[in-house]
Amino acid sequence: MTKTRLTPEDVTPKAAWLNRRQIIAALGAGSVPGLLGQGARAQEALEPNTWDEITGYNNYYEFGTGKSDPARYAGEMQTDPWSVRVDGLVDRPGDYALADLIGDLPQVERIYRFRCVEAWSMVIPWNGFELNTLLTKVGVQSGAKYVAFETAVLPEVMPGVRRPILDWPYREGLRLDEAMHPLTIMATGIYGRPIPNQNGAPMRLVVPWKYGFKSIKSIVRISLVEEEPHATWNVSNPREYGFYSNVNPEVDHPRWSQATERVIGSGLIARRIDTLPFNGYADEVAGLYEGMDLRANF
Ligand SMILES: Nc1nc2c(c(=O)[nH]1)N[C@H]1C(S)=C(S)[C@@H](COP(=O)(O)O)O[C@H]1N2
Ligand SMILES: [Mo]
Repeated sequence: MTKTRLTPEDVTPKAAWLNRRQIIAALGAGSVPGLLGQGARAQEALEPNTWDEITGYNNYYEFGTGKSDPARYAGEMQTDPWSVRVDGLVDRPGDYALADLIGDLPQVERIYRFRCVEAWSMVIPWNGFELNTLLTKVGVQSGAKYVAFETAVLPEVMPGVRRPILDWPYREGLRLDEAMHPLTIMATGIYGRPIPNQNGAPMRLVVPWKYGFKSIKSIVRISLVEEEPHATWNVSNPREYGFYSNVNPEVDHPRWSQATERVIGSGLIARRIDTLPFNGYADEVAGLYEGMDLRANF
């Protein structure tokens, strides 16, 4: 296999969006503030993984627990038409056809580091929209404090959900301020192409400063709620997986260190790099957790 290494410029359409220009300007100036944060590491890590790496090494337990199961099985899933239920504390609840819900939202492209709780990482060029634009569109009511998400359960095409691997449907949640943060996106594409099923088509969450399992795939329900929502991994093993799950090199998983991460695609001798607080996005998001004990609220 010929490995094509692309630079950020290669994945950006000619008419770059504002945040892309800001990033490139920052890189040119030799410092990397704003969306990237964290100096030299950020520049190095910006080199995205290949399409084959991003779409061939996945976690999507509905299709099996092996890293190649999603690529093997997810193609059977029908993602068009796709309906999303929006309910709870919103002004405009309903069962929306996907295009009606997201068709008019401003598109963004974001090259984000992606850090799995299993201590591997990639860099992925996502396309999608900021979650806050969707939430504003449906109208968040004042009592809402959290956003809850659910993945589709399609036993006909998902071999994993026919077994009690997890308590299906896969569910996740964010505090409302986390959900409204501009770094939090819904991804509908990768490398400018429609997002493949194994990566969470037709629409999945991406929260780059949290462990990958928070970034729930193939979303069919978004609920605005008052109480901290059920989150699948947190509920299945609260000692190992916190509700927040912000990337934190100083708080180890009970069974392995979180201080470093294996870079997917770095070759036969796996390259390990230091894991950064909030996965390198501390400048942007640390303020959300001011005054919180990040060891207790892991
Ligand atoms: N519905 C659902 N969403 C999910 C998962 C899953 O098993 N089911 N796995 C999570 C985990 S552990 C990770 S690391 C990422 C993987 O995303 P990727 O395959 O696009 O890299 O998806 C997350 N979202
Ligand atoms: Mo993960």
